[in-house]
Amino acid sequence: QDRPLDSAHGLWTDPMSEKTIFQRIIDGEEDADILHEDDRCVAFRDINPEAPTHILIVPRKPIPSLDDLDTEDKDLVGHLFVVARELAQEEGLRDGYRTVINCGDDGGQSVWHLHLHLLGGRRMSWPPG
Ligand code: IU
Repeated sequence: QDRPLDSAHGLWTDPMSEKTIFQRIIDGEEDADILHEDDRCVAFRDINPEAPTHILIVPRKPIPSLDDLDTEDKDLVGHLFVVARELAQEEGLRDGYRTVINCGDDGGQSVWHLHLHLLGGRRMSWPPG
């Protein structure tokens, strides 16, 4: 397939769409294992899980990264964490879990739509790689 590399973000993009994969999932254009939806966010299982539970909690608002966060978004970010806690309980993660927001190239971000990772079901190590 003839798809250009988005050099800014190092991702293969659909030439017909400027949307990120997460925006396409939010818009119902791409399948995902959705676990939670409300007026502010969507949560679905990561396609390449790094732990028995690996869920992404994604705001509907297309904020590219944590670095683009406005003061007005602070309630939204708080909401993402409340949803993470609810999902952790639903997943039965009674022994703990980890939440992560990767930001920018050095932070290991690969999809430029803000998302909160919820990982659990195994013992995590520290520091992250
Ligand atoms: P990151 O923090 O931007 O690196 O996280 C992006 C995540 O999105 C990563 O864990 C991928 O496995 C995940 N993902 C996905 O769930 N579905 C997709 O189609 C794509 C990436 I592309």
